[in-house]
Amino acid sequence: MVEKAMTIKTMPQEDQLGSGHGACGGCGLSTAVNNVLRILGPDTVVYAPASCLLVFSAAYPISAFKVPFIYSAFENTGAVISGISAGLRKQGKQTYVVGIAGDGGTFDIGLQALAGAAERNDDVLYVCVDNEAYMNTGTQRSGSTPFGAWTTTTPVGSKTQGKRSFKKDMMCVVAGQDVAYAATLSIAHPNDFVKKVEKAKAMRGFRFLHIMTPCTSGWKTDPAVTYDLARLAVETGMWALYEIENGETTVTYRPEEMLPVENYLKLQGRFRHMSKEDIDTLQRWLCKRWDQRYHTDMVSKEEPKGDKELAMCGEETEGL
Ligand SMILES: Cc1ncc(C[n+]2csc(CCOP(=O)(O)OP(=O)(O)O)c2C)c(N)n1
Ligand code: SF4
Ligand SMILES: [Mg+2]
Repeated sequence: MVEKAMTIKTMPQEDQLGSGHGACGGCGLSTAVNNVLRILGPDTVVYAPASCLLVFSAAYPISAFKVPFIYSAFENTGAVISGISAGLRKQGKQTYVVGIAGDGGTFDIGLQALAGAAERNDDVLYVCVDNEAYMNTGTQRSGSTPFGAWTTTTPVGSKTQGKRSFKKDMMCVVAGQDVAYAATLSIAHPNDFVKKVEKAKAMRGFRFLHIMTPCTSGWKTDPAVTYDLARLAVETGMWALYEIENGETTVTYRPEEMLPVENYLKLQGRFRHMSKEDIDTLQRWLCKRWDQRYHTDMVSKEEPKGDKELAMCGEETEGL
């Protein structure tokens, strides 16, 4: 008999991240982590570096995690989970080892340790909960922050208008190391989410899950629109759902048509200042990405424009 795939309705309901933690109302990150841990179950060890997750769930001496939880330095996720995994395997245990780091701890400062674990194909699950800035320290930009976004280190004023460079393609960086599995997830696509976590759980070797997690505080949004933001991100091309296995990329959800990015931007205070020119620049970058991802022809349907607007470089970067 073929077993039915797990869905958001049939997945385990036992929480491994207890209620009563201190995440903001409408926090996408807490929803994502809660669901990942429900699927991984009680035989799991969690590592989280400095991040919102650490601050809202595990400020010493209390912890909202019901499973063993470890913390060391911000930049160490890849290295620490590799060590925990090696120790447990030596003891003959099959306990799941998961590192859950933010975008700052993954795209920027934790990249070296992540790359080491990926290159060794260590038997760990690495989850990046991506809220597109360094949020717990007061919203500084990261390599994940999108073009145009306000952060405290990409300010808006007469000389500069938010971040001047584009979001880094982290999946490309990780998948370039021939890892066992890499996938992108959205909290607005729960069955796709559950399927990918289940799949990663069943595999061995280095697995990477990249989850977009809207942040009410840093994105300056109404907590009630967290789900809409996650959904619109996919429909506008700001986020795409796919997985990479054995070097093969499979799109797991393809939007029927591309919605204008403005629909997504206008719900968020961090983009409120954006000029028409900057929105057009972002839109064209997205069209290019969309064409590559879904094999369409969005760019040529647009008005012809020079390459300059896509060629953001150091001279034009943000700063004070
Ligand atoms: C080596 C080091 N540099 C800087 C810090 C300060 N710091 C702690 S968390 C953090 C930002 C974390 O951002 P991210 O990983 O995106 O997680 P988020 O807070 O957004 O959840 C920074 C800069 C630190 N703890 N260690
Ligand atoms: S600042 Fe953002 S990511 Fe952090 S707890 Fe609040 S909503 Fe969640
Ligand atoms: Mg972050």
